[in-house]
Amino acid sequence: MTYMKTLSAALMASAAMATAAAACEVTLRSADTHPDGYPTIEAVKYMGELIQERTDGRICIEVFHSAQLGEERDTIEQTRFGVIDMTRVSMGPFNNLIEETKVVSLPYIFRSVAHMNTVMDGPIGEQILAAFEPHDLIGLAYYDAGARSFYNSQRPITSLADLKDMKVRVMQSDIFVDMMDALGASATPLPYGEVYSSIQTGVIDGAENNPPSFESSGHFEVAKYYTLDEHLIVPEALVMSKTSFDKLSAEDQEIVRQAAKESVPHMRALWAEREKASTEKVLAAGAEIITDIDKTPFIEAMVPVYEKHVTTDVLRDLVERIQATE
Ligand code: BDP
Repeated sequence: MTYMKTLSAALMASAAMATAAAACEVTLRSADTHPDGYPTIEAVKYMGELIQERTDGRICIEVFHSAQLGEERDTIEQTRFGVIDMTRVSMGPFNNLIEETKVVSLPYIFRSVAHMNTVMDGPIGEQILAAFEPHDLIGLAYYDAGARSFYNSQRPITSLADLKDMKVRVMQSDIFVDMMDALGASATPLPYGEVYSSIQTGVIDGAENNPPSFESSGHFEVAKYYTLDEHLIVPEALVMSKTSFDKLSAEDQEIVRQAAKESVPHMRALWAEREKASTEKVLAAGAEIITDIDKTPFIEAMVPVYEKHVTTDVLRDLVERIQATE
C-alpha cells in the first residue's frame, strides 16, 4: 500500500469507530479485577456485542479489566451507588452484605463444579440473585470459577498438619477467616491486588484460588506449591447497578438480562479451555501440583464454620436444598 492509501484506510477506520462510539447512547461501564483475555472479561465483552446488536448500537458495554476501577469491595460499593454500572465479582466479597450469598461460599457446600452449576442454574440460584435487589444491585448472571485450592511458598501441603499456622490470604469475608481458623491456619483477609507482593515479601505464606487466577495473577511465581484440596467452589456474579438498570426502558432491561444469560455458556466454554491452559503454564514454569490429598479431614474440620454461619431459617433451608440437589 502507498502512504496515501494507508493513511486514508486508517482515517476511514477511525471514522467508522467514531461513528460506532457516537451511536452508543448509553455506555455501561463494567469492572473486573482480572486481566484482559480472562474468561469473565471475554464473557462480558460478548454480552456487550449481543446488546449492541439488539439495540442497533444504542447500548454498549465497556469493560475495565485489571482492577482499573478498584478492588472488588470498592467496585461493589460503587456499583450500588451507580458510579459504576456493572461489576463482575466472586460471591465471597458479598457475604458480609447479602446474607444469602454466604451459603454458596461455605467450604465444601458443593460436591463438584457440575453440582454448583446445577444449583445456580435452578430455583436456588434465582432466589439468591433476587436477594441482591434490596441492596441496590440487579443480579444478572452467575459465572463459573472452578474450585479454589491452597498454594504457598513454603512446602507442599499434603495434610492438615502441613497447613498448621501458615499465614494464608483469603477474600474479605468472615466465612473464610473462620474457615482458616478451623483448619488450624491463620487468615489474612486482603484485596486481591495485594497478594503477590505480600507473598513475595513474606508477609503471608500463601493464598488460595482456582488455576486460572493462580496463573493470571502470577502468584505461581512466588508460591509454587499448589495442593488441589478444592475447599471452595464459589460461583461468581455479574451484577448491575439498580440505578443504571432503572434508567433503561423495560424492553432494554430485558435485552440486558437476556444477553447476560446468553453469556453464561460462552463463559463456561472459555473457562474450561483456560483451566487447562493455565495448569499447563504453571507446570511448565516449575509449579508443583499436589493431587494426592485426602479431603476428608478438611471437610470434617468445617463443622464449626457451618454452625457459626448457618444461623437463620432461610440459610438452613438453602443449605438443605443445595445438599439435596442431585
Ligand atoms: C478470583 C475471582 C475474583 C476474586 C479473586 C480473589 O475471580 O473475583 O477477586 O479470586 O481471590 O478467582 O480475590
